[in-house]
Amino acid sequence: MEHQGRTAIVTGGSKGIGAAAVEVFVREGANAIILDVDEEKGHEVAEKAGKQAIFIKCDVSKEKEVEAAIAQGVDKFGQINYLVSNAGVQRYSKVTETSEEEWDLVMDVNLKSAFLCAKHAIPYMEKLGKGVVVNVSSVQAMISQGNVGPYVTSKTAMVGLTRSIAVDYAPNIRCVAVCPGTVDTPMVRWGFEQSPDPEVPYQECVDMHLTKRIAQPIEVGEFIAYLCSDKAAFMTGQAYRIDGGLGVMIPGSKR
Ligand code: BMA
Repeated sequence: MEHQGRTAIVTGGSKGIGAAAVEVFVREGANAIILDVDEEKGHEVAEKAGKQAIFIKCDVSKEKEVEAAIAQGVDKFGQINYLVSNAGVQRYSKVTETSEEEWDLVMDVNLKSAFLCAKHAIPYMEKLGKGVVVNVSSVQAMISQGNVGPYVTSKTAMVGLTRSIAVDYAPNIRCVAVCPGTVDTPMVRWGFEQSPDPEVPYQECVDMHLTKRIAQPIEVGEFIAYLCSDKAAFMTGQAYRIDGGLGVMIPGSKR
């Protein structure tokens, strides 16, 4: 019961990595405030978690909605110990082919949301005198696939945001980023489905990891909960890869 009596906000908590983080927090005694635009799935995750979770419909790229949702969460559970900024979308394009709308969408959902949630959650952590912010970035903040210009930009900027928050709110508030490789989430599955044969990009993703598989969301959820725990009290300001060894091998060097 590592997280007993604590409360976590999880954005994008209705599916994928977010829902997995909610599951681990609740299992380990915490309350969870699930923020998401997907009402149906959000309610499902909250119901499964029982009394320890609430779902609040929130577009985390809109400041007024973020402010109101966090206040509602505090009304319910009394405090905020952790913020997990996980909401994200991926779109496929190079910069010359990216519309302004698409750029704004990816930046708003992935990056601006993390800024807005930190802006409105950190004051509650300051009241408690402690807290942890986890930004869910991507291994693509370090090495990048083709055709995902705005996504890579947003995920890389999250690492800068992480460092900035860590510096400005130390020593009592920690901030770290997690950088997953390919994880079996609805976002990634949607990406596969943009291909004529989804099995092809799926197999490419399997093959590019040293583990020869993609991750399950729960593996990243467990890592997020660990980073929030007191066991990780010396970890702040950094981005940690959880990526099945993606990108560590020089291509063609193993026969
Ligand atoms: C993630 C997503 C996935 C991708 C993985 C590894 O952030 O972009 O679609 O497979 O990075 O590149």
